[in-house]
Amino acid sequence: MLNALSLLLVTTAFSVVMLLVLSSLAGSKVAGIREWGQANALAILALLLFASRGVLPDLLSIEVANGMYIATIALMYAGFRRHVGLPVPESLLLAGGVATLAAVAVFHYAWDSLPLRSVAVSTYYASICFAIAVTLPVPPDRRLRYPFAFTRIAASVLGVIHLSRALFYGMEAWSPMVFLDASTYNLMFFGAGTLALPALTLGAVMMSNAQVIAETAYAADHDHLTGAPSRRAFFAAAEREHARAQRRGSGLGLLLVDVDHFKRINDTHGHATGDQVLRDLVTHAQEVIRKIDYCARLGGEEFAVLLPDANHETALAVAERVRAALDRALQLGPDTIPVAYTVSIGVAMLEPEEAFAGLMVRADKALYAAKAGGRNRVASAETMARAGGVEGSEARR
Ligand code: GH3
Ligand code: MG
Ligand code: MG
Repeated sequence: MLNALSLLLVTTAFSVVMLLVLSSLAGSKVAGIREWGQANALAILALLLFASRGVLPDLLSIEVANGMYIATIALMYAGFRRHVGLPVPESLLLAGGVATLAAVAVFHYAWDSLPLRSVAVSTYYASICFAIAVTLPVPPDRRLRYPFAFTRIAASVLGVIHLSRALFYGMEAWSPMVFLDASTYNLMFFGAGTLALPALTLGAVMMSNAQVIAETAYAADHDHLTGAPSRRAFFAAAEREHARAQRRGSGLGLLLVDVDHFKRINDTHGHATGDQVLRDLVTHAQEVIRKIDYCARLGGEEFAVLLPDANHETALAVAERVRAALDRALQLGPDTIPVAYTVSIGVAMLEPEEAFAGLMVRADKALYAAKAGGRNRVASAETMARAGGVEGSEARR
């Protein structure tokens, strides 16, 4: 038969499981994990102390147990605040916790009333549950929305339950009650109350997992140095655009952009300055391409720009804008000499039935022609084909 003691022990087991799950995320560096882990460890001790009512001295099973239980929800809240990058109002949490614990002691030693002790603790719990619900935003990243919504809803429901418990017990304060009473409503409130922590921790674990997945996906799809889409993301986009262009018969252009004499820049100014040039390149290339174009770092000092819905003229125009924008002198500090750099660009347009690899090869040949033609220029595979070879590459300076 279900009774309050077995509910307590089941919840303790839940908290142990949650602590183990949280430990598996310990290496993830997700903000809030430490506080959530501490909350669950403390909850296990508090629940065991609650379960020992009548066996251990009252000071342990009432004041110490309630003190720990109060601290668990405060720690959960602190974890959620840290998780979303907000400061933790430590003094406020502490003041509320101390006041609640003082009320517990008053309703034990001065006026022994279990219902009023429940009112005090549930009021604190309800306030913090509502604070958690209000603190958690609707995140812009769609992948994070479900776990955030789950936690917000769980916190709101738990807030309502604790508030009802406080009101109900407040009204029933005169009626005699025993802790671990097996009446239906006591069991109901008791169960819901003790399940608050596992439910919120489940939300916290889901939020942490979603964040780890989102960060991993971001890292895989972006180049760490420049922030531009990565080679992997580029080929995924290329596959999509290639399929779309073939389906609709729309034009797809490709630019391959390579920094001229980049090795010399590294040798002259140092590798760190070379890195700055790559970042500068991405910033300025992004400014002159169209919104629908997709600029990615393929590796080293080589970049690619996908041009959906473009014809040859558009592709040449975008390429020339990029070349001109990147014919730059980068000023790194007030007293340093500017670092001049230029790029060469190979352009190619997707031909009917052509595989994307074929387009890459032709753009690369055009890039080679631009280098051979003297660098800081644009060469087009189409123009070269019309002119019948590398000699036909255009010099657009
Ligand atoms: P070209 O005009 O023919 O393209 O000559 P280049 O010197 O630019 O070409 P090369 O392939 O000889 O040299 C590329 C250099 O880019 C060599 C490599 O050390 C450097 N490099 C590759 N990745 C990075 C990076 O992330 N940061 C820096 N600073 N240098 C890099
Ligand atoms: Mg180069
Ligand atoms: Mg290169």
